[in-house]
Amino acid sequence: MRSLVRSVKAVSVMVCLCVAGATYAADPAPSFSEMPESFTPRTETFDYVRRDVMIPMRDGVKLKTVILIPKGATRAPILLSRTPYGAVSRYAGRPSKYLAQVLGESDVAEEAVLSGGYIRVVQDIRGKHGSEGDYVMTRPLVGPLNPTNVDHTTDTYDTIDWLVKNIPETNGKVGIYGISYDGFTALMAVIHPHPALKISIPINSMVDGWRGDDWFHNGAFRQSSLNYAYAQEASRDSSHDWWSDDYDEYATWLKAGSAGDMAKLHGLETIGFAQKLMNHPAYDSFWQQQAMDEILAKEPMQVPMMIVHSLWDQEDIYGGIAVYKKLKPRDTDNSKIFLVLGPWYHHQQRLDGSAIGQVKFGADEAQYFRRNILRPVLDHFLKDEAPPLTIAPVTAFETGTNTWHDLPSWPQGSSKTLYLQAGGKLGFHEPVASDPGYEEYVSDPAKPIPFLPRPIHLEGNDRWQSWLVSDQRDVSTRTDVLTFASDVLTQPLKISGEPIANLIASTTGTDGDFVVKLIDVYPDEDGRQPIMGGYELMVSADILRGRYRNDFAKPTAIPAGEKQRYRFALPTANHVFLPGHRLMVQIQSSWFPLYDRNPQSFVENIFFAKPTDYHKATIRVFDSPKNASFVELPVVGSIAQ
Ligand code: PG9
Repeated sequence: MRSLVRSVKAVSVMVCLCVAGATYAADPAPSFSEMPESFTPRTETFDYVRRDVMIPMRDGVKLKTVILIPKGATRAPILLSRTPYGAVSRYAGRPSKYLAQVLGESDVAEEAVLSGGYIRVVQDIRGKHGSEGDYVMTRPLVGPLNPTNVDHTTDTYDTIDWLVKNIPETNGKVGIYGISYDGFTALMAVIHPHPALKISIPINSMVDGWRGDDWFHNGAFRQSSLNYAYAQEASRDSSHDWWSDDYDEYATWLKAGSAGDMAKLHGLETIGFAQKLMNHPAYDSFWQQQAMDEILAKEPMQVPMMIVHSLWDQEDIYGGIAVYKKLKPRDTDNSKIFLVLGPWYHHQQRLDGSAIGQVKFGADEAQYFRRNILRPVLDHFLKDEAPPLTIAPVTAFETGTNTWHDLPSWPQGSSKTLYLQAGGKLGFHEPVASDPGYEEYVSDPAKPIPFLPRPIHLEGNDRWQSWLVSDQRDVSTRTDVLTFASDVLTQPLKISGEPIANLIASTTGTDGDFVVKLIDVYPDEDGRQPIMGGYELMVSADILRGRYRNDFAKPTAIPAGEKQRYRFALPTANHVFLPGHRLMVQIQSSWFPLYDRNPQSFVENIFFAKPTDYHKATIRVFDSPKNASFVELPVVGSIAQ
C-alpha cells in the first residue's frame, strides 16, 4: 500500500515536471516573479505625452527631467521650472490621463499650460531627488564660493540647449518661472542665458538669505532654517524629517537654549549648510558674494523678467523688491523689468487668493494674477504670433481698498515723518517736550514674545502662511511691548514703498533686538465681519539685531545705557489706511521662536550663547523733540490730518 502511494506520487511529480517543463520551454523567463521586467503603461487615451529623461550637463552629471506635452502640440513654447522639491513628487506625481490633474495647483501656470498649449518641463536640480551630482544649498555661482565648474547658470543653459534640440514639438522659445527656491533658480537662469530663454518669472524668490529672506532678517536668525537645512540635506530625497520635541514650538525652542544647542540636539554636525549658517552669523563675504540682487546688478540685462512679490510673504519678503530696485534704473525703455505686487502669502499665487487668514480681499486675487497677468506675459514673450504686451511696468494691488493699479514705477510714495509721541501717541507733528522723554520696557529672554499666540503648532493648519496678518492685539498690551497709536483717521492715508524705522533707544544690555511693526487698526466694530472689529493688522514689520546697527558685516557691542540710533527699512507696502482706522507702531525686542533669542549681552556668536549669557534688559525708546524716534512713511499725496 505504502509503495503504491509512493509510486503514484512519483508519477504525479513526473507529470508535473513534464507539464512544467513544457511551460518553461514556452516561456524564456524562468522566473517565479509575477512582475514583467519592464512595463509600458497604456497612455493612448491621455491628453498629453510624458517623457522622463536624464539630461546630461557639461560635467557629465545627468539631471532628472519630466517633459509634459499636450497631445497634438506643434510649435509650442516650453515652460521650465528647476526645483529642489521633487520634479516628480511635487510637480508631476499625480497619475492621471488629464494634464490638468497632473499639474493641479502645484503649478502656478497650470491654466496657462492647459489653455495656451505650452510644453511643461520640470527638473530636479543637481543633487536632489532623481538628479545626479552634489547638492549645495542655493548653489552659488562658480567662483570663490563654488570651486566646481558648474552652477545653476550652466545647468539651465545645458538643459535649455537639450530641450530645444530634442523636443520636436517646440517652437524653440523657453520661459522659466518658479516660486521661492524655484524663483531663485529662475533668477540664476538669466545670467549667461541660453538664447532660447525669452522670459524669466521669479516669484517670491530667495535673493539674500541674510538681509531679509529665508535664513536671517537683518542679522536675527530664523530658527526654522535649521529644520529646512536638515530636511534638504540629510538625504537626497528629503526623506529625513525634523522631529518635534513638543506640541508647542515655543516650548521646543525655549527648552533647547540657543539655536546652536538645537542644532546639536538634532545632530546637524554633518549637515553642511547648517554649519555654514552657524559659522556666518554676520553679513560677511559669504553672504555678500551670493546676494542675487548685487550679482544681477553687474550682469547685462538680456532676458526680460517679471518679478512677482507677495505683500505678506512670510519667507522671502525682501528679495524680489531688492532685485527690482537694482535692475529697474537700467531699464530705461521699460522693456526688460516688470514688477507685480500682490496680496498674498508666500506661494499663494498658485492657490486660492481670496483671503489670508481673516483678511478678505473680495475676489480671488491669485486667479486674477494667473489669468490677467501671468498668461498674457507668457504669451507675449513665447508665442509665435505674439500678442502685444498689455501689462504696465508695475502692476500693484493696493491693500485696504483692495484694488489693482497699473503704475509707471515703484515706489510711489515720498517720505513723511511719523513720530512716536509721549503717552503712546503717534502723529505727523514733531513731539513736544515731555517728561521723561522716553517709554521703557523690560525685555526678558527667559520669556520671549511669541510671534503667534501659544501653543504655536504649525502642522495641519494655515497659521504659518497667515501669521503676518495675525491680529497683534494679543501682544499690544504686554508690558514688554510699546504701542503708539494715532487718532482716528478722517481721510484715507496711502503709503507706497518701504517704511523706514528710526529709533533712538538705549538698553541696559550690550546687545539686543528691535522689532518694529507698522499696524492698521480697524474700527472698533465691523458689522459685516465682526472678528475684524478693532483688528490690528500688520502692514509692514521687521527686526534688526542691535549689534549690526552700524555695520551688517561687523557686529559691535551696544554701549550699555547709551542712546543709539537704530535705522532699518521695513518690507514694502502698498496700503491705504481708511477713514475710521488708526495707525499704530509697536516695538518689542523678541519674536520667538521664529527668531532666535538675543542674549542681550554681547557674545561673539549668538548661535553658541550659553545659558549664563542671557539677561534681562531695560530698553528705553526716546520720543522727545531732541531725541525723536519715528517711522519714515512713503506717503502718496498730502497728509490731511
Ligand atoms: N522659502 C523657501 C526657501 C527658498 C530658498 C532657500 C530656502 C528656502 C521655499 O519656499 O522654497
